[in-house]
Amino acid sequence: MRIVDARVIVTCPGRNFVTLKIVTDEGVTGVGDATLNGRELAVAAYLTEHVIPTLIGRDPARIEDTWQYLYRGAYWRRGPVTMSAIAAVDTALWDIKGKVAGLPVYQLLGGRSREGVTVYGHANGDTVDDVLTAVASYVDLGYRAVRVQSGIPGLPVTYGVSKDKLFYEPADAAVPTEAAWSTERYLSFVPSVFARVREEFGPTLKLLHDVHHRLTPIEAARLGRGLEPYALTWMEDPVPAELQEGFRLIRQHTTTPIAVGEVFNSVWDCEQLIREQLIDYIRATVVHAGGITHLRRIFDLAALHHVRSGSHGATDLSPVCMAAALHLDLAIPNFGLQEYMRHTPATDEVFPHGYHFADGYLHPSEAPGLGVDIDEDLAAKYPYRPASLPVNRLEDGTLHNW
Ligand code: EZ4
Ligand code: CO
Repeated sequence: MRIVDARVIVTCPGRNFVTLKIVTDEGVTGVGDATLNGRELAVAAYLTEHVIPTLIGRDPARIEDTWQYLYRGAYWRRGPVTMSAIAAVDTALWDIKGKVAGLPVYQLLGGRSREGVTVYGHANGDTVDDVLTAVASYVDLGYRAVRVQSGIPGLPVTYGVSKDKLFYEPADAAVPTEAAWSTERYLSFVPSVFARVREEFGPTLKLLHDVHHRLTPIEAARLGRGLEPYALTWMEDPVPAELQEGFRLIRQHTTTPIAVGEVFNSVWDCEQLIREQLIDYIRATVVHAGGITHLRRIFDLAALHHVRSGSHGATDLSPVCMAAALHLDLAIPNFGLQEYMRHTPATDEVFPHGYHFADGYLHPSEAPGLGVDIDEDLAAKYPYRPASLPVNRLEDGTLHNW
């Protein structure tokens, strides 16, 4: 079997998605997600200009060799654009391999290690009462885990707190919007939100909170301590993670578990974090971390060091990425949690898929391959619209972490 065609499909059914479709001489096709929020066309050009010409004529069965060829062959290793492009190829090749074998991809990865993939939803609101209502609606839907984000008194907007309930779109304008941040207001308020949520929902609901890289290590240590009475499942992205050793400081001060990695693209972004057991959950994803092949490698390293998976699954990761993530989540021994923000009906229509939610779990499709496709005619009806993630400033105007 040979690859005879590959094309990049950019579509915007409510938000932008970049998808690679690989076609073989025997008519079998595979899809891979290549969406990089706010930088979509960079990955599309990387694929079209630099990757696709090298794919034509290759044997699609050689997944590992193709991965190494694209990683080593580029000379310029790593980085989100490169690794998202490699991820798209890798994901599409796993899809093809599954279809050729007549098996869902999780069977090729070693088979099922659990009955379903536990997912968490996003409960958020401007006030604590709104937050409690949002948590209740997720509990009613059957969720076993909920991420809780609240507006902060004195701050007009807070990243991660949206007006939509099941969908949430932080990339809101072609040129980034700007928001103000106050660490003092944030740190003094957040523990009180979790006190109310625990009081209302009891001890067994898994609760999570995303700090969105807004703190320094010692500030994060204080927040972790303040949240200890509420037994969070994780505190996410407490600090930017370029300095991996920075997490030691947080670790020394708190037993609140730590999750990080949604912006990571390689095992080298987290090897110290994992090796020194500085984190509890690694949140790297199929689309941004080199595909199923490389993410599996990260999760295997994590398994040696008591670190579990907790993959990013916001709406900017397409249903193709979600499908791939679920096959991996089902198969690995050290799965922790999977983020699941629902896509809009328009997105679901463009990407017909067989995975489904039931009783707090997602279940991958049993169809051969990934069990997801893209309707190219429908995709063509939604042209690309530039959209960027917002920028964050302290109250005095200083550019801050996001
Ligand atoms: O900010 O997906 O945990 N989820 C998140 C997301 C991310 C966006 C970035 O593209 O933090 O909302
Ligand atoms: Co996050």
